[in-house]
Amino acid sequence: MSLGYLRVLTAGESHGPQLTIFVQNLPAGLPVLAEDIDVDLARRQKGYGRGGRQQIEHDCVEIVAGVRHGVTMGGPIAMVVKNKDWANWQGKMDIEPVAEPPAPVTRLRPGHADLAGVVKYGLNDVRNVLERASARETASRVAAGGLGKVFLRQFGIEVRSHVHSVGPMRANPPSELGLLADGAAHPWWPQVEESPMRSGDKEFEQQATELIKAARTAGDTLGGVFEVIAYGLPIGLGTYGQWDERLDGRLAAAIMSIQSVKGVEIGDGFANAARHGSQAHDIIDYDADRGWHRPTNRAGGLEGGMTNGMPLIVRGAAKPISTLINPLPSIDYATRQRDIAHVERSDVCVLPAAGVVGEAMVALVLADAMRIKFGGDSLEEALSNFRSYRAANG
Ligand code: EPS
Repeated sequence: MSLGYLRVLTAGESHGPQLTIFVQNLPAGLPVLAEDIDVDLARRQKGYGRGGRQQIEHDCVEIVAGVRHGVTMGGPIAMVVKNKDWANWQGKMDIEPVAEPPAPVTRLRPGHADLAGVVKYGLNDVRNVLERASARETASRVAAGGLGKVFLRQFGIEVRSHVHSVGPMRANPPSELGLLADGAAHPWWPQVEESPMRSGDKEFEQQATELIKAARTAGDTLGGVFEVIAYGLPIGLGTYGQWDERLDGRLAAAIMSIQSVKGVEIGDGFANAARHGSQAHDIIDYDADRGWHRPTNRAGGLEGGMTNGMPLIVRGAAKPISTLINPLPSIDYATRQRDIAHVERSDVCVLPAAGVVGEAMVALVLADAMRIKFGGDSLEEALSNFRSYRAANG
């Protein structure tokens, strides 16, 4: 991922030996333990609607560079997440040539990267496409985002997520979630963490569970919407200076890049389009205790491509998973004959996991914006710059 300052790269196939993650340009002096990142890797693996793979994997990270005695040294950080399923793919996913290669996957799945991938790269086995296109890669993003969160926490910034909808079922989260300066402490969030649907709305949890159960029975899949909220942000991250430096654009790109995500909304983005201006904007207020604040947060904490001090609200709309147990009609790439799409083990609904991935992507964009604004080669220097800006700006 090419951000303004932070550099994040990932490598690895879904059924290959491991996922490999590089994060560069975090400051020296940041305390980091593998267990800080493992918490999020475990959160991503939970959630109702997942397939058999999550019973095999128990994701945990090994930090292999950039950290000494639990503290960053300022150089690139490298991490590894082993794929436990690799052991089951011997002969099929070997790095070295094999005597008897497995039969290629050729029946294209509508909605997946299959067709464009084989045409683009001149391949004859869809496996060479799906292995990297797979959402297994999101474990790497969560590991990188975990580092971003560790950095943000030093500044009192917390990133949360919950499931907003599954198929046509919508949750009913508390309306004040996007208004509170200390919203990260709201009792809703521990409820979300305990819920297999990652929602504090019990009725929604039950309805969505039933819906996913029925989809599984029908060999079908479901999409939905997740919401990410970041608390504790200073005013002025991002800039209107150039189009590609606007924070809303960067967040949209980061969320849209998550496998299956086809829509992004910031604050009341789509609802605001149907309102008059007088009903769409958030009145500005100031008092000595709270500083700058708003009675509403329809802007989702962003104005002019910059944070405005209110909680940041970003939603991602995920399409239903494209591997269907009851497959759609398709074409066999090898024969060009009509056939049904390829079927292999997959998930029914990934919304709870997608929200955790959304947190990671938001955390990386925000960590980058914080690095750009406050700089510092050491954490101490970054914190000192941050504190003096805060002191000067109420
Ligand atoms: C995925 C297919 C499934 C998912 C996978 C994403 O993998 P498998 O084919 O091994 O059952 O479980 O997601 C993960 C492995 C994960 O860790 O999130 C796909 O095709 O995108």
